[in-house]
Amino acid sequence: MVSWSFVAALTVATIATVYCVLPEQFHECVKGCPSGFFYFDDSCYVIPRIKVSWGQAVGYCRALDSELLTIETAAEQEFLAQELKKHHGKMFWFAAQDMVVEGIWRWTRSLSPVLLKYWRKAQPDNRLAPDYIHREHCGAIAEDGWSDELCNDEHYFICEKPSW
Ligand SMILES: [Ca+2]
Ligand SMILES: [Ca+2]
Repeated sequence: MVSWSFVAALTVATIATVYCVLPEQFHECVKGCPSGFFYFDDSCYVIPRIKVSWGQAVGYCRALDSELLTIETAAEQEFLAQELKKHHGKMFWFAAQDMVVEGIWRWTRSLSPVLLKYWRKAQPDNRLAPDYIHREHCGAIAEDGWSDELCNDEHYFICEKPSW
């Protein structure tokens, strides 16, 4: 006998995504994230195990029906900083960029300004390079804060999508 709540959850999950139709994934469905994503405060996050350029990371996240991570609250920053302790010493692309105007950081999709900032000490430094194109316009996050990096460098990345 399948319980009503299970059927209801399956129905909701099937509407929202094809990921949550298997019974063993029921727990994740309750939390409101597709399989493979983890949940915090109405968002779902995933950290794919590949290193790519910042632009490629944008594309990979869209292929996963998500967007490169944005940080809107202190709680979200704190949660991810804790989570990234599991990935000690690694940096992850996220959606902050200053490609259009040097020093003006905006979230890539909405182009809304980055309001709360959690830069590492001495960052962003737009590390000196021969010309503007080769300076650092792409944001990366690690357990100890943010830094600007060369967009063509390869790092891991974090994708985010709304939960249900
Ligand atoms: Ca966010
Ligand atoms: Ca830098």
